[in-house]
Amino acid sequence: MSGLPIDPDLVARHNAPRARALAEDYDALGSRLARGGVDIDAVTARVAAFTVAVPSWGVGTGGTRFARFPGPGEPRGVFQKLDDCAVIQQLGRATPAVSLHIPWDEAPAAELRGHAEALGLAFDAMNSNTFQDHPGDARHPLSYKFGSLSHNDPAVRAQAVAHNVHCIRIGEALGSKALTVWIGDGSNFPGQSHMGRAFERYLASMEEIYAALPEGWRLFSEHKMYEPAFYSTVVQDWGTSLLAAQSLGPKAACLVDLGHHAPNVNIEMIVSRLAHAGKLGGFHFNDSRYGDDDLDAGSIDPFRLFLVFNELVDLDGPGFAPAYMIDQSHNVSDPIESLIRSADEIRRAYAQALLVDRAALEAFQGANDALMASETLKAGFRADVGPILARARADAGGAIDPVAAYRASAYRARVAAERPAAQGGGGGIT
Ligand SMILES: [Mn+2]
Repeated sequence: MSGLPIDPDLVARHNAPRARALAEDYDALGSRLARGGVDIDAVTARVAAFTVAVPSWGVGTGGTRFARFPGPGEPRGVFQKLDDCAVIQQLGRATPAVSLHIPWDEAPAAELRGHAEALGLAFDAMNSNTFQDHPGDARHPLSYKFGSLSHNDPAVRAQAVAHNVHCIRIGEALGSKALTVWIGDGSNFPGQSHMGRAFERYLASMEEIYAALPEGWRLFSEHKMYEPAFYSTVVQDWGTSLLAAQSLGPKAACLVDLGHHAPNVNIEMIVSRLAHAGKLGGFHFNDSRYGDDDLDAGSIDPFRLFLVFNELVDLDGPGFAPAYMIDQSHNVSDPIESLIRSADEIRRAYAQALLVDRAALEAFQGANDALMASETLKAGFRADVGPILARARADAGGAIDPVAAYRASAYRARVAAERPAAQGGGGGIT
């Protein structure tokens, strides 16, 4: 595939009949915001500058522990994954970078870089995979069944460290600047492993990975409450992740995957605490109802997503630059549509948070006016910022209604004809 995957004329033809309604809606919202002293164009500019990375594994159909139902035209390898990511970026204009997963996306760096550049894409954080075995891979003769970076056996730990260093080297060649480490290490039964020693082994392994970081790189530790281990995980919570990041050094920071907490946990407060410690590294956005459901960002609890962004807007300032990534598993929807929608929902939460009157909020907080503080915050969430999102997309060359444009393009039918169907395959849930 050469050039952009969707005909730019199709996008223009899609936008033309929608342009007038958008202009009217944008002007109406602009007038309403102006009454509160808000310049809509300034908000739109900040929204347009906000981007989130797409996970390469997200464009394939995911799966659960029970089954995987492959969709038509699934990408067969990293180059086709990049093609699909380019569709998401071309229509949505919010996702110019892709986060790769090694070894799933192993390929010659020069070819990867060339393909991405032709599609207008860059590479975001690298992701290492030591939570499953890699049969036939000479770099992984030993099994991760009982752990990786915290394994009892120093040979397995050394293999896992070497894999992470390998990911850094690939990332260097691709222009990436970060490595995200999530391990499946843990135990299923009380007594199965020594929790203290397992953490010490993990830290020692992470120190070796940290030592291999190039200048300007960051190392993200991603905590997860449970799964695949169901009794304890070695990096269970943000406190453990913070301990690790603080002991490793200034290049280490914590990554918050919204799905990796118990139900009802106050994630926005975790964001605030990590930022206070100077260790808020980044995010994996998704949504959930029960556990690590990996549903589309903003599809279950958009208010929680808004509250996270409320903290981020509040924290914004010089040097504040968390890495924003999506981490989802798409089982019943077209992954391209889900990722377009998710990026849009993430920007929606950001735009709503930008509309919060922070001076008024601070005054109500100072006066202990709980009700008006709550109302002031919620006013941002209630705002329909759809015209701002569409304006940002259209001005950048994207589609006013990106899912409708995607369906009109018949891209899925085209790639389904070009790509042979395959059964099974990895789920890609991290
Ligand atoms: Mn994740």
